[in-house]
Amino acid sequence: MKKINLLGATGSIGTQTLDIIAANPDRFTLTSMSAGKNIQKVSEIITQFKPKLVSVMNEKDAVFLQKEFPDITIVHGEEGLIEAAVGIEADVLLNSVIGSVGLKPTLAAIEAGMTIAIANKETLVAAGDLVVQAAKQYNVPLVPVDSEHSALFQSLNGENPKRITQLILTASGGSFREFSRDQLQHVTVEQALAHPNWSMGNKLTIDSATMMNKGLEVIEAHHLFAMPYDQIECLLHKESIIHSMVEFEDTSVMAQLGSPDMRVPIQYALTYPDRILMANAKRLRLDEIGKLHFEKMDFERFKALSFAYDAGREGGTMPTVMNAANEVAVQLFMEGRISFMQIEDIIEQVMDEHETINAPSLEEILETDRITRKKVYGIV
Ligand code: MN3
Repeated sequence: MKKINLLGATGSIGTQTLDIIAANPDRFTLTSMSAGKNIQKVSEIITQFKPKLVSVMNEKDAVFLQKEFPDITIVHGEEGLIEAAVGIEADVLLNSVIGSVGLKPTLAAIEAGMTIAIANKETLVAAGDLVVQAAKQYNVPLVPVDSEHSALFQSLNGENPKRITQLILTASGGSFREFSRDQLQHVTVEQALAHPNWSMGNKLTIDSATMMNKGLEVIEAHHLFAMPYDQIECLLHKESIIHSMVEFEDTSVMAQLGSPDMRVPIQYALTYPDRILMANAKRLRLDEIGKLHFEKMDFERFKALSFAYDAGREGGTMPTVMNAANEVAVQLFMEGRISFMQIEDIIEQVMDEHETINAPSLEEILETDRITRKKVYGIV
């Protein structure tokens, strides 16, 4: 029986993780969880899965839930999020929190010796060096949940990492893949939120539309697979059937394929190195699909992707700044306070003005993150 602490339980990844736990009650148990403000859903999860500890965002909600469920521990806020990660002993922390707020709980779980199933890409972007270093120090596996990184991870099974020539991340192109930059000027939040292939949370869907999602994933891949940026490629592939590929020195390319279904990489992260039956999954039928399409990535069209390569190559606190600026800009776009194109403008401006701190400490990263968020609000 694998004990799972789940951060971000009411989000898209969290909900699908709970589906997997529910489908395999003899294999997995939910020991602890965190969520934001969806208290109705939290109550349902507690009733069904009976975790020992639950963290929510607000104190008011925590007080309400504690009355409803007197037998379990209810905590709240940022401290509560760390409690949810490590307050109850577990085998795995599945971190599907959105944003760099997932950093501290991830580090705490690493120090506690838990396997980290990482869906919280912003943490690896904001502080990848620190997280990877800590995982090495405590001898803790970092298992990717993101579909591209799971594909790379699976394609690397049994391979010698020294023989890799390239990691090739595939990208669907997001909701605006057919739009020119001119056409992007007046797009709406509703348009941006309609992703053609994947059903994901709002932040991730907007990030896909700007291509910042792929940018974050490039940095994530750099850290997870210790690969230089020159050896990480992005390829447009609108069907999202090939989830990513690895090229080796002998020119062989290993790919992982499947119907777009996030439960597959989530479940693999929980069962690795084994695989188990996936209930109600759509099997891949290439004869029905017929054709797969590939296109060279256009860095002029998708400026956010070049920001990410720049930030990654610069290193230090630059990816922290890029990520924090993006998080706030996406929030402001969703609130209708800035246009879609201003997301890029804000990130570019904030990165231009940042003086990189090399090999930053955790405190320096957290401070940089905080200052950047304030700065973006100042600009707007
Ligand atoms: Mn992905």
